[in-house]
Amino acid sequence: MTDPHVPQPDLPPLPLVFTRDVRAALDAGRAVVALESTIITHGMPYPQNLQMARDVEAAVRDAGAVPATIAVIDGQIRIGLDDAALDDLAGRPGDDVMKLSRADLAVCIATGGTGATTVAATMICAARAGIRVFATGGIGGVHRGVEQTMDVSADLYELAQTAVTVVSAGAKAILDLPRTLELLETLGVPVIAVGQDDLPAFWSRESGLPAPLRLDDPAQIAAAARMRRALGLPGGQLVVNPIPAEAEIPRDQIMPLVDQALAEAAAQGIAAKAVTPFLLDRIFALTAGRSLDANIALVLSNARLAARIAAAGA
Ligand code: PSU
Ligand code: MN
Repeated sequence: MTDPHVPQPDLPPLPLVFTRDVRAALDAGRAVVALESTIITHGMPYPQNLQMARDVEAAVRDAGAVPATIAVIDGQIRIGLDDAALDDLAGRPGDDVMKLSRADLAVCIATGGTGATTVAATMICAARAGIRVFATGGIGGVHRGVEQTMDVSADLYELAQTAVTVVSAGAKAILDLPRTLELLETLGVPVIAVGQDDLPAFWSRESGLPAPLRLDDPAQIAAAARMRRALGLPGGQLVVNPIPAEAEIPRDQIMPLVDQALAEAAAQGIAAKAVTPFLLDRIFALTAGRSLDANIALVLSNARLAARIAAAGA
C-alpha cells in the first residue's frame, strides 16, 4: 500500500517515520491498530504508564494485529515507537512534552519539537499513515460548565472529519455526557455501543443514557466504516466499549469523587489543556489508585476489540 498522503511540490514532505513491522504490515494489507501517546504522558503516572503502553501493544499483537503507537519526536511523526522511544516518552514529566491536538500538531512538527498526540492528533497522523482503526481509553468531550468555559474537546470535531474508527470506553464522567452525545449527533458521528444498549461511561459500564447505535460484531463495525467511505462521508466512527465488569467502578462510587475533583479544578482556576490531566490525577488520588487500574483494564479491552475490527477490514 502506498501512503495516502499525496506529496505536493510546493509543500514540505510529511515526515512520517514507520517502524519496520508497521510498514511491513501496511504494505501487506495486514491489520494495524493505532495507539495514542497523550494517555502515556498526560493520562497516567510513571511507571504504570510505561507498563500500560507495553501491555496494550502486546494485547493488540495477541489479538492478531500490529500496534502503532503514535507520537511526534524531534519533528518526526513516528508511526510505531521502539522500546527506547517509548521509555523516553513515558519517563518524561508531562510538562516537558507538548500535548498535541489538531491546533498544535503542525507547529510542533515544523519546529522540530516533541509531543504526545491526543485522540484528535493521533487520528490525523493515523489517517495520513493509512491506518483506519485506533484504540484509546476515553475521548475528550463537552466539559461540564461549557456555558462559562467553551471547553469542548477537539476530539469531537476530529471524529467528524477524519476517517478513523476510534475504540473507546465512552467518555469520562468528568464530562457533560448528554451534551457530548448531542454534539456528536450534530456533527454526524456514529456512536456505536458494543454488547449493551447503554452508553458506557469510562470507569463505569453504564451512564444511564442510551447509546445512539449498537453493533455487537466487530465485522459489522468494519462494514459500517467501509459503507461510510462508499457513501463519500468524511469522518470516523466512535465505538464505545464498556469496561470489563471486574474492573468497573460503579457510578454511585465514582460520581462524588468526580464532583470533588471538578470543584478543586474550579477553585484552582485550572483551564484549557490542563483540565483533563488535572482531573485524572485528582481522581487517581481520591480513589487510591483504583481509577488507574480501571483505566488500564479498559484500554486493554479496547485494544483487543480494535484489533478484531481491523482484522475484519475496517
Ligand atoms: N481520556 C483518558 N486519558 C487521557 C485522555 C483522555 O482516559 O489521557 C486524553 C486523550 O489524549 C484525549 C485528551 O484526546 O485527553 C483530551 O484532552 P482535551 O479534553 O484537552 O481535549
Ligand atoms: Mn479542552
